[in-house]
Amino acid sequence: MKIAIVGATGAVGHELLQVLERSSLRFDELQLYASPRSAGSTLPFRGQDLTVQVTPEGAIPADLILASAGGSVSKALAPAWVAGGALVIDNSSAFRYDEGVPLVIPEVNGEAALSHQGIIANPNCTTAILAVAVWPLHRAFGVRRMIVSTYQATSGAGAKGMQELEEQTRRVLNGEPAQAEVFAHPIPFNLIPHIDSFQDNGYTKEEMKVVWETRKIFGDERLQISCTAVRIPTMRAHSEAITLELERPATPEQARELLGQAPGVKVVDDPQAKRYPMPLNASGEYDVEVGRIRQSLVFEGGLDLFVSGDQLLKGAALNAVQIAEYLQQHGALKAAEPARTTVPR
Ligand code: A2P
Ligand code: 11C
Repeated sequence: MKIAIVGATGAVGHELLQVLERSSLRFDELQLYASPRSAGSTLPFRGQDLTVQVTPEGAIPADLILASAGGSVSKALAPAWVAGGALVIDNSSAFRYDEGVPLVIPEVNGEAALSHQGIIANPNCTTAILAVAVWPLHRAFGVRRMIVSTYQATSGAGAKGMQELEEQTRRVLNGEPAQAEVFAHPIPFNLIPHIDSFQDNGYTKEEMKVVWETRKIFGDERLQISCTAVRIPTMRAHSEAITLELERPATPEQARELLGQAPGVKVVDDPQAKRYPMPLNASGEYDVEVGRIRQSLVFEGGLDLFVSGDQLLKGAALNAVQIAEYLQQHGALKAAEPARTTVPR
């Protein structure tokens, strides 16, 4: 069982290596690929230095490819990877809306992963964090309408996004002007209500991804969702303020109890003790933090909540590895050869 990471040197690639180190996934070999810029560099994995190779134009000799080198790379190369016999778990948006491509969060719709045709899509990070927190409430009380405002970290734009925040903040503190390159405007001491391109309806693509993807993952095309996505000057972990109109009324106590038992969720909700979800606390954590749970003042029996989740983990690398673990647990992914099984967690 051979795994390949394409985009191994990027922000998500880095997390994939960390998550795989701790994963119970059984595999024999890990191959790392990136652009020619990184060829020959090494990355540590389980005490070894693995060499990064140039991503080839055609097939990759692996059983499972974890792709995180952006939509254009996936779009161009994934068909050849599949033709070569690999299963692709793709972190980009290239195939998410295609029929026949499951869009999977194991805590929500893991079984969808079992009916793929070579490609399984990993959701957008903002969607993943929202879905893990809202799914248990949707199942119990039926979400009718959802209004979301996001507070998204610079690492959502990759390693170069974090670099721009750090370098430009230094410049500003030194009295020099900040020059935006990755983001549309200077990010230090600012926030930018513009992530991805504007669509004809005035929403951005990032905002529409939350609508399209949540509906597909929940299997509910009736869900009404409106999202405002905002980039803020933090390093990692996206946060979201979420208002829910429910078909059946819920109390904050009921929601807290339900979410307290939900997989992938950690309730952090003790405002008197100043405990609520925050990006600094959620960074590096596998669980999505949920708190500030209160009765909506607008929708009778509805709820307001605040979530923070490490979008490089649950929003990307962790979810991809969890999909692979789910497949292997269900006999739908080759396991390691018994004699060479890597040491589980
Ligand atoms: P490299 O580091 O060699 O540029 P991020 O999302 O953090 O920006 O990372 C993007 C990842 O995708 C990096 O590993 C990057 O490699 C890789 N990448 C970018 N363009 C290509 C390409 N054309 N072919 C293969 N990998 C690519
Ligand atoms: C961001 N959510 O924070 C984006 C990055 O659809 O996988 C992830 C884009 C995607 O900029």
